[in-house]
Amino acid sequence: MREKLEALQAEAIEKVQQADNLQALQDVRVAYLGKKGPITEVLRGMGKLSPEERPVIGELANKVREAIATALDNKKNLLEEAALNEQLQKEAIDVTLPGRPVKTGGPHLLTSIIEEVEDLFLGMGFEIKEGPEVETDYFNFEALNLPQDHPARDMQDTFYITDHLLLRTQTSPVQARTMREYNGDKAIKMICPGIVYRRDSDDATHSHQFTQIEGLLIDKNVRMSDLKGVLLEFSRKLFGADREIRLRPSFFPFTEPSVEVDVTCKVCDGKGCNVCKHTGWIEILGAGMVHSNVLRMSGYDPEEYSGFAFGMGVERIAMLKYGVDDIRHFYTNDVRFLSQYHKA
Ligand code: 2U9
Repeated sequence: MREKLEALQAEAIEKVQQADNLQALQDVRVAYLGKKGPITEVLRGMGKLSPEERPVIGELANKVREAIATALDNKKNLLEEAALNEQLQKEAIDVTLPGRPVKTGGPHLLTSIIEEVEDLFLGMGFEIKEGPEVETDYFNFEALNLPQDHPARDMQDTFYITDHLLLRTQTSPVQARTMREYNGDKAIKMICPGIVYRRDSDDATHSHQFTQIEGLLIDKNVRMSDLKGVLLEFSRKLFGADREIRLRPSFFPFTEPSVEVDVTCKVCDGKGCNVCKHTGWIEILGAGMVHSNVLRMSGYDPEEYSGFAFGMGVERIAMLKYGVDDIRHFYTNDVRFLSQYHKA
């Protein structure tokens, strides 16, 4: 019996050494230490041994079982470690390789211009206000001195939703609402950026939807010279410190007097070129002193208060500043166009 157990131990350890994967090792464990294995069989047959032999053989059988179990555990650890090392090697990352470039987005050019203009006016003490894109006929037209029969109210020019609701054609209603809110007895310094809608046929310079920034300043003793000072500051910050502006007489129902504002052409420095149609000047916005009817209608006494207002198309400003030749580029979202204006 002793020889048999010793031979079993040697045989099992030999098989353990030969096992080259975890499954083969498990098979060895089942074969030698399992319920139907030879060691169990020896232990079961102990009853047939003499009382003197029984403890000796019992002790030996336990030692053999422990020796096989230890060999199995050691080999299992070795195989697991080898498998782990192999996996680590397979999944190793070469940290010296250059990374794959990540495509990053950035603000849309129109958003960047709006933010630039906002920063500039915040610096001059203006606040930024927003209002609804679906407006009432009253705030979009009536409060701005465009009475019932005014041609700008034509169905041909405006997207009407009902008889009294429409898509705003300008951001001016935001200012009319603010004047109401301030009750006619408080100074106002505001700009309002936002989208406006007009029934236009889209082409290189027209769009049925575009972006405006308007401004309004109301206080006591506001003059045309204040308007010119603010617009000169604005033009120089946006187009260059060496720019000049000029005001040409114009007409808007909501301002009197009204002006169109030109800035000296940056391409030819005012000498005349294709961009400025050989005039040396480029029109950038409209402006004027707030009409007394507009002041009165929104609760401000024109004897006490005066103000100026201005309005610009953001797409037009962007087109002039960056030489963009078609307004539709702003809306078709071609990254080849848009990415040119992402700051690094
Ligand atoms: C109130 C009073 C006056 C806003 C003004 C303009 C002149 C103007 C155009 C520029 C190009 C519109 O986008 S555009 O087509 N705007 O020329 N806008 S003054 O005047 C106001 C606004 C609100 C209460």
